[in-house]
Amino acid sequence: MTTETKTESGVEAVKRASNYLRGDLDSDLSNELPNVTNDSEQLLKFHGIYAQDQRDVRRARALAGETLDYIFMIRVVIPGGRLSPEQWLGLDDIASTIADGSVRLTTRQAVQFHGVVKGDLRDLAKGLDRQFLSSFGGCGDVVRNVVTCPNLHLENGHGHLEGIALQLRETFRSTSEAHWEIFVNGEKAASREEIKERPFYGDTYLPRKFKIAVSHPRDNCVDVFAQDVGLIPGEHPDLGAGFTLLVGGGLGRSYANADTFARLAEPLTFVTNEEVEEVIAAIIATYRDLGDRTDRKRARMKYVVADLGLAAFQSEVEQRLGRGLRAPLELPEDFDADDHLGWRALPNDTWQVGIRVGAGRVKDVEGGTTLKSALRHIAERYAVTFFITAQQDLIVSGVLASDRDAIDALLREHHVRLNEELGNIERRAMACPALPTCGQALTEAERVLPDLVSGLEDALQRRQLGRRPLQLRMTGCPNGCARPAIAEIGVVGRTKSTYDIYLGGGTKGNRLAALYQEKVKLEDIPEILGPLFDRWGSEAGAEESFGDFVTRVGFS
Ligand code: SRM
Ligand code: SF4
Repeated sequence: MTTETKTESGVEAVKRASNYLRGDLDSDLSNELPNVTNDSEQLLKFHGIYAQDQRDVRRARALAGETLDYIFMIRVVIPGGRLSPEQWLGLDDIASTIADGSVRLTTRQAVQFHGVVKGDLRDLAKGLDRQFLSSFGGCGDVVRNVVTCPNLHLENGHGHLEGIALQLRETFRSTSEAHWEIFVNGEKAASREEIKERPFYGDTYLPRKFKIAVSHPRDNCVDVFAQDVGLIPGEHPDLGAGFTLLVGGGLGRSYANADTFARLAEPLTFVTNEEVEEVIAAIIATYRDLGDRTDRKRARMKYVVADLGLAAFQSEVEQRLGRGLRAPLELPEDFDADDHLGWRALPNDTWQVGIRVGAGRVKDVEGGTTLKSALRHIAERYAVTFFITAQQDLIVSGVLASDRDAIDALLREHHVRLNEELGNIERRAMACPALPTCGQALTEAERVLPDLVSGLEDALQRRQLGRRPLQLRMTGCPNGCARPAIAEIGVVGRTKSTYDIYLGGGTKGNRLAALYQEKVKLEDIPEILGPLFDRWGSEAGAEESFGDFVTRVGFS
């Protein structure tokens, strides 16, 4: 019998040798080269920075014997997606002066900048710091941006929940001073002894990324079942306010590794508001100790939960916590996702408007929609709050009743289409950035989303189904960044020119979609789905969603 000894992945050694995320970044960023070393690429992720290249010109440059066109993506941490007008203006300035002109809202309420050159990375970090923002912890093997339903702050009696989400971000962020030394103030910590990284991170941090989301008690716009830890606010009959805590969700898969899969988080326990941090800390410690550090494709916490089983995972958490966990509450029945779009009155006599952004890309289109300028004007003139949603959209909140017409007119002047003008698929459609920036993309996503949306909307219109909402999510590879694995229609890049179609998820976010057809061409998708649309139109009741319908009847 042979015993397989697995060796730890190279990234673990890079982390350990990095002196708490410093490595050679300082000198690597200061030299004349347009790129950084492989080790520095790994460390940059912890600083919220991804080394990329402009893939549209890859081939031409290779043919011309030129190097890659090196660019960087920077992901700014924005807990709960909440920004002041000054912060929005700071982000807008960075987009215009340092990045590719766009502010990219992400599916986790963060902001990304694309197309930044190495020499500008420090200026960008300083620009963020001036607005009390940072990219540190935006990526890397740490707790990522904590996602929260933007309506939490509005709910009477639930206002404190937004505070808890912000507190979670604070408690679980990395405390190494490396980012400020290298990117912001240039001053090195006096000695290594001053490094006070969190004990639950240690010098090798977590096996991989760790994601937390807090939903609204009745609104799952954050996709709480797709998280490493999901929190659903609830009221325990004896203990009062707290959360049903879910563990072990995650949507990424790898075609090269059949042992990888999308997984929904399962309810583990009920925690009171006071207990939530210590229980999450014990879960993170369990993951830190038991997560796979040999194979990064299988290093997420969902595989620890799946491999051990929930009961054994629970007992590992209990050992680290030093006490037992109580049973979770029943999941809420009326739990569905609000898209937060359009004008809505708020309880404090102000208004908010949710604006569909379209794959999160805030930019000005010459001769078309100039959303970036519209938002700039709003931020310059009005004392409002911006909220990025987990659907890549933006809410302008706290609008005085007396300013509502002016903001409405301003948006229209900039050709921003509001709620009532949106198509039934367009309204909820999401796509990841994919080409030309993402190094993992097999196919296009964001850039072709409008074509797919109009193809599908036409197909529905022809069947008199043009008013029925339908959720479409598209990605350029199976990593699943726009969460297609739980969508009513998920379209996932498979080969250079084909996609796989997944069907049967839904807006509740609590059901995995199943593979419907493999390796189809983008332009064929509306026709391929035609027969199912026909059946949906003739066999389903008016209230039955497409996802529920195909799940009920099957795909035949
Ligand atoms: Fe993601 C990697 C973009 C949300 C699963 N994701 C990437 C990278 C950094 C590509 C890379 O590793 O080289 C992408 C950057 C592309 C670019 O050019 O900007 C990228 N992910 C995004 C964003 C921007 C998509 C978007 O349309 O908004 C989202 C940023 C979130 C944020 O602000 O933090 C984004 N990524 C997600 C989600 C959805 C979520 O978290 O709710 C998932 C699925 C949930 C999950 O984690 O399972 C997701 N991204 C992945 C994976 C697969 C991870 C896995 O372990 O299964 C990768 C690949 C990896 O980490 O190696 C990845
Ligand atoms: Fe890139 Fe794949 Fe994520 Fe799209 S889903 S951004 S192609 S990693």
